[in-house]
Amino acid sequence: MSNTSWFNKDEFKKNIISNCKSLFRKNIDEADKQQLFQSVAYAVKEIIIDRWIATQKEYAKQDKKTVYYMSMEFLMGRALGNNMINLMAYDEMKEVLEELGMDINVIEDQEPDAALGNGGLGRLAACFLDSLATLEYPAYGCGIRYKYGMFKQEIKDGYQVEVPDNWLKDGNPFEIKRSEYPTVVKFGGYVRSYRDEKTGRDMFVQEDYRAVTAIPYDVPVVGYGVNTVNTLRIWDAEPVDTFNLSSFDKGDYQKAVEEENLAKNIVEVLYPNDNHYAGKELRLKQQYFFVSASVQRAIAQYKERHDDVRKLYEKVTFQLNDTHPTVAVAELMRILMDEEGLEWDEAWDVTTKTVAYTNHTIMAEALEKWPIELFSRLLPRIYQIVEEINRRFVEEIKAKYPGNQDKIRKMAIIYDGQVKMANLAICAGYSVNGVAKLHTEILEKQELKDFYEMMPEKFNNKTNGITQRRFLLHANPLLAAWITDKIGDGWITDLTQLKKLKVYVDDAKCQQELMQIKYKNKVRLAKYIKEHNGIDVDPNSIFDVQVKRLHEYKRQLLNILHVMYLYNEVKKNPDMDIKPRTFIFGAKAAAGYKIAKQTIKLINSVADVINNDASINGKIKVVFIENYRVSNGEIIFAAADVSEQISTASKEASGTGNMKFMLNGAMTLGTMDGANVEIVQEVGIENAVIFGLSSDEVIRYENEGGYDPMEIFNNDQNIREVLMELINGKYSPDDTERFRDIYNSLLNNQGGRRADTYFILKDFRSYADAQKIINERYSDEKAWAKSMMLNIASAGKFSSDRTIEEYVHDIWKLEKVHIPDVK
Ligand code: BZD
Repeated sequence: MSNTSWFNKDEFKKNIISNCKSLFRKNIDEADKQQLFQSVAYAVKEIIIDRWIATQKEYAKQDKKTVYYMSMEFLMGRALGNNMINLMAYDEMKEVLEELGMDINVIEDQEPDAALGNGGLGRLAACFLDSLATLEYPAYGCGIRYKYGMFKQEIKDGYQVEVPDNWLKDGNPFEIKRSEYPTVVKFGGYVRSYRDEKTGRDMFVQEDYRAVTAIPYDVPVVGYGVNTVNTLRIWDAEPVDTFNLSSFDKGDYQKAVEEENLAKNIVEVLYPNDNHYAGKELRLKQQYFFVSASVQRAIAQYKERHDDVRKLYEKVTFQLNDTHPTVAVAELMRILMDEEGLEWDEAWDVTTKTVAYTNHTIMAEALEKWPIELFSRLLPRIYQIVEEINRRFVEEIKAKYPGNQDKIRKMAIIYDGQVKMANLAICAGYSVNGVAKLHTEILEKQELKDFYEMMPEKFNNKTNGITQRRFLLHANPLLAAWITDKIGDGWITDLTQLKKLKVYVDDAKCQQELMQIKYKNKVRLAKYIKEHNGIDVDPNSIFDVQVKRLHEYKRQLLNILHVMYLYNEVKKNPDMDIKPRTFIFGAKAAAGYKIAKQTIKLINSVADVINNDASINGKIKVVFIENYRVSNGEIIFAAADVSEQISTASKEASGTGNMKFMLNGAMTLGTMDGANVEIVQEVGIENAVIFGLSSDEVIRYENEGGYDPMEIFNNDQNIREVLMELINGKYSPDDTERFRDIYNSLLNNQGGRRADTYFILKDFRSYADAQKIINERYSDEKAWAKSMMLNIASAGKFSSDRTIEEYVHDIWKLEKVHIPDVK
């Protein structure tokens, strides 16, 4: 591994000063904080650039296979601190900033999060890029340069208000516009076909289309402790021709206006829905836009060095991050046939060796099913190709299962007037993976059973992971330093080394040190909460945290209903022996998700009542942290004692927040869902608190019925009391109807939806018991510290480095490319 002898303090300092002058015509003592951030960022970029050039040169020279990670979302968060960390120069740079009179935390705080993603799926893509670069694998991230990322959340009067995230307003110092690679993407029109008399081939030409020019912006992805700098390539859209106002041709004028609008709209904003398919035309445009541009570029690059596209798969692999980029299958077929002149069978052979698919959900409402009308109108040639893929696939199904119409109904790509993207991805992909053991099992045994039976060899599991560089080294410097002091710094690139901490778990001094670090991190979070929410929280209380997107299946409602219950208990027994607890929530709700937004209001309303009740002596506090995102997440994970991972079993494909908490020493309070199962396996059931229905039980109730929440309501007095408080004005004195929808969702079947779809009442008692166990365990400080250390020591498996090595070994078959030192 390289050291930091390359780092020249004076030069770095000089660069910051001169950047400030040339960018802002200011000396640094005159610059504002944002200008200082920019000046520092450009100085860091200067160091990155030479390695970036060297990396791309070495890749061209060695010509090894490259993975293109295709994703609608890359939730990168902030780049500056992470780049400093991965350059292994964080402390040195921090010193330089100090000498210049700057506080590194203040400088880092000026950077807007690159929030080009909703949640887990987008953040996973970002962690993967970090690991790929660190492990020296040739890789591109391919995505969209949304002008507006995930909205900023403001809480007004307890309600979520969405504010546009104009993250590019001050410019992005790290990106580079690549005007030399404009790539045209075509929409609409019709397909004219004719026979080429010379070759005898059928030709297909898209006519009367609307086009946009895709312009790539490259963002560097710095590997830790290596010279590798990979590229995240995100596409902007521009009109094909500059608007020609002098045109007298009405058709051209109309077309020019339409193309101008198309370009403007296509990259305007990230859809803020997670795990929900809305079927919007613009969304499909976005998908085809970045997929077409990325695939075209990848093939163009391949052809610079190779002349036989039949062997594309030897150098290129496309990983589809969920079904969102699945049009890549047909786009690759189109290019291979219509532009490269391959026959169908040849093109299909290449495509099915090049494309692989990752599934991230079993939630039915997330499945992408485009209406044929929309799909074929927007992408006429692509639709023709999908039709032919489907025709052939249905033939295959028929041959394998003669007379079995049910198989066709479930597996066909086009059925019932819809194009089913998952079916296309599975049919064409050479690999289909789930993101945690349990999730992959459910795919194989339930959701994708028919596909698994027909092509079991494609299916595999890749349990998710997170990067320890961001979520420990950067997020929790105190803990990182403590660990390094104990076991050396090998964990930064080999997280399994954390298990060496196990020898210290019974060491009283180590336990104390760890509790001290947690305490300091809680003070840091308390300060953040005070500054941003104006609420005082006690760092001596248990920090019980649930931060993630707001979704019914994630059951924030279960959490807050339990808080309401606990409050009732404390009111009834003022002497009750409970450790003071701070329940911390952070969550964005999709803008149109009514019941999710009501849940946010409920949490804030409960917070208002409880936090202002002096009679409970601060035993319970409730805090809703506004605008949860990657950057404040880093502060939150470091400070958590309890990690709430309480999804309805079978619904959370993996979860990755669970891993971030564990790595920072929080105890998991969770269901046997997603990667929680593997967390428990690693740390031991005695070092987590598990409750609730199993996924088998949930699935059985869903298939066979037999669950009646009203029975629980009628028989459990405490639960009934809490539910009545939803509609008796206790938390909504000005409007007793405010939480009626929530109440109804728990007790009434409505419009084909079962009452209590997510088994909140069913799991309530066992959750309350689990919460009691947390309370008891925390009272034994030594035992808690030991558990905390064991959680950290057992987190090694959950590095995205491990995940990426598995993808490389089982799916992508990449080789490392070592980048030599630059200077
Ligand atoms: O992907 C999430 C799953 O819900 C998590 O269980 C899992 O850990 C992560 C990573 O594998 N899925 C999403 O985050 N999905 C989305 O954000 C999304 C966005 C747009 C459309 C559909 C889903």
